[in-house]
Amino acid sequence: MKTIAEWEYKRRPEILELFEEHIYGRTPVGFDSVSFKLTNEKASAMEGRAHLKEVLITAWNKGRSISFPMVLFIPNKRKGPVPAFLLINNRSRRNTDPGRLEKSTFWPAEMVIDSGYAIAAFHNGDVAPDRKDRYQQGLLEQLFPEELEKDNGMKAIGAWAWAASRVMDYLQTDKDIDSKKVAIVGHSRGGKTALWAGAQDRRYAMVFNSCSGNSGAALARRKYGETISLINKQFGHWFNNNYKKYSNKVDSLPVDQHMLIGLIAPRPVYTTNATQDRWADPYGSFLSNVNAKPVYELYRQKVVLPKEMPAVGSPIVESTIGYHFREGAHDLNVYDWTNFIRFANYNYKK
Ligand code: GTR
Repeated sequence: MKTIAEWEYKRRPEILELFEEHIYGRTPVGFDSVSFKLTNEKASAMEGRAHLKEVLITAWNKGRSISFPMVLFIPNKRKGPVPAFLLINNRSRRNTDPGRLEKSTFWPAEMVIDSGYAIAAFHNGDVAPDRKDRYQQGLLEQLFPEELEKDNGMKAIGAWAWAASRVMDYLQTDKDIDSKKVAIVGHSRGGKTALWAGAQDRRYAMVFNSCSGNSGAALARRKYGETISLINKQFGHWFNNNYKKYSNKVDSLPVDQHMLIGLIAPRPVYTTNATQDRWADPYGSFLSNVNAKPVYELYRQKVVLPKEMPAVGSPIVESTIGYHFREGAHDLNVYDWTNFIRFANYNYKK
């Protein structure tokens, strides 16, 4: 593969299809409509620093619908439309409290607002419950029941990524948002989803994945920490049925996860790992980023990843592929967000 045209018209679509077919499931082509309802608005939230909008998103297909809420804060100190971060929240809803009675380091909205960015979130469970026995009860049963019958049909991760694109649909209608600068963010299972969403939907300007591990940024063939076999056993409802075939045959999987990162090129992508989270295979996640480099280089993007794993607490932000390995546990925290903002500032040339 030598040219951008070859990559974009031939190899990229092939790889995308392989990920759909063997791992995350096919994303249905089209649906009937989507609508947005502002359910709550506060022009002077966060002691006047932000404008709060709560929006109910409703999507329709063949006469059936699903609705899920999203929350958005926009900095009041702005000259025009602002760039935004969108978090796929896979933890408690309290993390994204619109009332700000609860303030969480998982979604440090005040800090993001003070940095000049809007911040949005939706809860994955509002779209597809994160449960083996109930993931169907939401988007899948309502809008795409036929997917549940297929071995390559999408399941929870596919559904969450689909919903993130509907949030993007909304953000494109909001005049306060610079929709060419919307970053998708996720942690762990949310990080896997952010990568998959970013690979498919090229409207996201950047992708941030925190401790995304197996079936996220980590290379499957290293078989270090969580493996395909283990993730299929414990979290089979995230992936399509075909993925189960690879539980004990990782080497026959036609892709590995560096190719997922390659699909995001030339858009900036940032990956994190934590010292106490060996389960997510930090080294394998780093290597996956290194191995995505050829695609970025095709677009002449500046990638300054070193050959070996960077030291703990030495973030690489001045690069189109960013990475850090931080001290601590499997989490998304203020250290991570601080570097996400630095990386976004650098890549947006703010
Ligand atoms: C872990 C799981 C990971 C990751 C994580 C999370 O237990 O093994 O794949 O997704 O949970 O989402 O917090």
